[in-house]
Amino acid sequence: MTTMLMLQVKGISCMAERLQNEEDSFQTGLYNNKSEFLWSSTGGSLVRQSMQETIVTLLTAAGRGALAVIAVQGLSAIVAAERFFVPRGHASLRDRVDGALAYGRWGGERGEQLLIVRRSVESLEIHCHGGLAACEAIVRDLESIGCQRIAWQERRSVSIHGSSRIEAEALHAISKAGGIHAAKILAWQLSGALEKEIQSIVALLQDSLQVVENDLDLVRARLNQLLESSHVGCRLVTPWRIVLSGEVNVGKSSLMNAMAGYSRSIVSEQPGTTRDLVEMRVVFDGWEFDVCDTAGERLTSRVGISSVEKEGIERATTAVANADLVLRVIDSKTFSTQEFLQMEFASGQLIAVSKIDLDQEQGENLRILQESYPKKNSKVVCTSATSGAGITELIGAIVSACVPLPPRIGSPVVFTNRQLELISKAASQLPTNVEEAIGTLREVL
Ligand SMILES: Nc1nc2c(ncn2[C@@H]2O[C@H](COP(=O)(O)OP(=O)(O)OP(=O)(O)O)[C@@H](O)[C@H]2O)c(=O)[nH]1
Ligand SMILES: [Mg+2]
Repeated sequence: MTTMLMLQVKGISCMAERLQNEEDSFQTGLYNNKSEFLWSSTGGSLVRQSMQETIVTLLTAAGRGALAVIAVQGLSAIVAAERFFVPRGHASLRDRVDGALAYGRWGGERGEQLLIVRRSVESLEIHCHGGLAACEAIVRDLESIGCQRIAWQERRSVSIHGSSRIEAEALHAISKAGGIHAAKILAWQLSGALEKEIQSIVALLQDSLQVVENDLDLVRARLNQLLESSHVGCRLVTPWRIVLSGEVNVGKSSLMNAMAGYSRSIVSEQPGTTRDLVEMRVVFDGWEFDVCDTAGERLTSRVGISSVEKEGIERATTAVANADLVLRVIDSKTFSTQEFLQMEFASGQLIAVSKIDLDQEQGENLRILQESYPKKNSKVVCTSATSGAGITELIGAIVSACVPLPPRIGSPVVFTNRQLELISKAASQLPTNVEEAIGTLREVL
């Protein structure tokens, strides 16, 4: 059984924890109002001062690296490390300033030599030998006194003392972000862009509670803008899914390889070469995408079609149905202008005319036709996987189709489904239930 007490004495916070264990123990720690550690005292034989809230994470990759870094974070970070750390010289960790390095040994005078960086009163980094056994021993020591071991990916999702939910979500998302834009946008949210916007909307709503004549339209416009931002925000960790589709042998796999810059998918002159879905994760212009090559379309009722090819075509159909963007590939050599004119264009469809190196004239014809197609909100790009013509343009078209309006620098962006659901709920509670909307928005923070 754990009891935790927080006391406020003349601007000084006193945190005390009582643990029921084999031996009853009691320890207090004093922090000033800036959370700086002042003093700690043990009133029993076993100390577990809020250890469970102190997390230990191995930040470096497993392996025999020269150095490893272990982060210790939480109210008891210093108390925990001091149980094992014997500094060289007299100054203990708690007496050092933030940012100071402390050299010493772990586990006594004959223990492993290491370096501790005191980041703050709640955060330390232990720099030790990179071997797995050395790191494991340190992490286990800290676990043995109650600290919680958390994998580096999970560490991001834990709301560390004092940080908001959005901040914890941003840290978690940053550890998974693949492209530079995703990392930047999430860093803005980590710095408080979304949090400030929501706080400002809440303040506006609170004002509107007092002033009878209120301007809720402005609030709704700002909420709608946030909801809009989720189109990009919610894809920062789960990339857009682009599916290449088209008839057999039109050059889908070749285009996939040309965009990848390496031979990801098998190419051959044999129609029906690709059978299964072939996927790759790529970064185009700083944005991350999952691109999927599929089996070429042909009649599944055709005599002699194998069950494997049939299954491949069914998988392709499902992939197309679940795609964020379908890249329809048509062969300039075999696709007639007539067929092109009769083709059904889905709204926002992206069409790649392939192999223009083989038929310049037809490529040109389709290019001229293409000029009339933007009216249908679709885009046609002439390409050659062999010569590389149009590949950069094709990549640019994919990026523009998925991210037509990238967020402005430093702007608030909704980036998790939890945030999206709560903000949508708040928007639906307006204009009638202003107080409920305030409550819902506070839940986001
Ligand atoms: N000259 C030329 N040939 C190409 C080009 N793109 C593809 N090809 C050739 O067209 C044939 C089919 O290419 P693939 O990329 O395998 O076509 P696919 O659409 O993936 O075919 P399936 O997997 O069978 O549906 C191969 O012989 C390629 O070398 C191109 O841009 N120019
Ligand atoms: Mg193929």
